[in-house]
Amino acid sequence: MAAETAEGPGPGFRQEAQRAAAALRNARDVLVISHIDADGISAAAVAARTLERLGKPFKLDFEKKIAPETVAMINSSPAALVWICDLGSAYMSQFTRQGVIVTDHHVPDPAWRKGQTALDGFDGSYQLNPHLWDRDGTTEACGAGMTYFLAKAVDPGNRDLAVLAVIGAVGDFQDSAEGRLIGWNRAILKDAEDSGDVVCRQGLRYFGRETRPLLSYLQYGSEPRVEGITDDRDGCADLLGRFGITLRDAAGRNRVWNDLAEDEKAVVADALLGRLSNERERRQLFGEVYCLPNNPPHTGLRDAKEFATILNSCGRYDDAATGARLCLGDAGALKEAEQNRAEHRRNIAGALNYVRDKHLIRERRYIQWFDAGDAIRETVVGIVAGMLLNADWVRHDLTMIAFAQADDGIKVSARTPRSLTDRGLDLAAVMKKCAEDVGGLGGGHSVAAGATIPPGKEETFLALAEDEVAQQLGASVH
Ligand SMILES: [Mn+2]
Repeated sequence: MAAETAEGPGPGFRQEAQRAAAALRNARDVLVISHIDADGISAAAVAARTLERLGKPFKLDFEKKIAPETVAMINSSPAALVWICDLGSAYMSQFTRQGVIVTDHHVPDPAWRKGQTALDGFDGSYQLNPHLWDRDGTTEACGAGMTYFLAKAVDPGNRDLAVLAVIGAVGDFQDSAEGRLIGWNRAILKDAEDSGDVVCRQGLRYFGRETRPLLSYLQYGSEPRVEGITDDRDGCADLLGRFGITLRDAAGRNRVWNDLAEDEKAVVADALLGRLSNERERRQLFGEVYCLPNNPPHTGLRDAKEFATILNSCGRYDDAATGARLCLGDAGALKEAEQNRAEHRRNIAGALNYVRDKHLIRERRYIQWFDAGDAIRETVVGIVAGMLLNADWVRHDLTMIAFAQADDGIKVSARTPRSLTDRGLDLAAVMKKCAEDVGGLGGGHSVAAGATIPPGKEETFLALAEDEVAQQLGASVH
């Protein structure tokens, strides 16, 4: 195998980062605006610590997205500089003020000319985004990563913040497709390893390596599904029993995956891999995992994926600030964050029961759907839709579409079983097209996508979505 390279951004990017770093050093005060998800919260923590170390007064503000009011607020902010993390690139040309730094990885605003600031430095706006350097913003670098590169340009001593960018990248699923971090994320991972904050290992990539009891760890590892293991508690117990692996330690405490000895892990992993023939699924199941050895074992802070999940649950319950405190090492924040996490689990369980007990699911020929109204938070309705596709009382062969009320319209979340994406279905395209046809906006990934549409357009949207799904599936059948 070829030697591992960890190639970071080249000279052009580093030059732009140095310009932005100079602007930060010269600013009187800074307003930081960041996204509410795990990547955004990690990014905010990187920015906050960087400014703290520079001795700059700053204020931190979290947003779900950039709405027109957000643009107005940014343009009129009295702060000398506004630093926008994990958001902002798509709105670059709308920022009319002096002094904006964007460290983002979403697709940039085409109206904003690449190299604009480099050439016309007078307007004092800076954008660090992997797309501008022909890098893939969904796999090669995340918002926290771009924020980290700026932090490192400010002071190489900020290398100890790389671990936060690893959490952000994993939180944004940048490691999912390959089962490992790639591209610029690799350079960030190396910094985090060199700082002693991350240990990268090969292993089973299911969720909950530090906190889930063994049976649950195997049983609920939803992606990829393994026959006789996923959703099959007896099957999991049989497998572990066959290898003489005990579920509890000598003190009677539930063992978690990371409590297992290396040879125990290896036999279980081999058994699971033996039941998968698809190469992509094998990569998803077995690949790199990122351990955070400086955090206490058996907590959600010990593993990058679990850490990111805690941050996401903070964001979903309007408590991103607690997540940022957690990132910055405030141990007291863990309790509050775990309350968010517990509330999250209760909400999800409650929402699943609600959909079942109220018989909300309606089937059409090519899709099934439900309208949660205001009974399920728009920030969790997508998760609920995805979990329903695994429930034994719901059809597993139809795309699920869910509606929920949001501040700015009707939030649509769609999830589809792999069997349909394997047949050519691309939900992102379905959501985008149908939402635009009813005056909304949509997009996402092939298996999980979403949209926001105007109230009252649900029926029209469903009819369009059904046609589009049928057409996509039909087109690949003929
Ligand atoms: Mn992000």
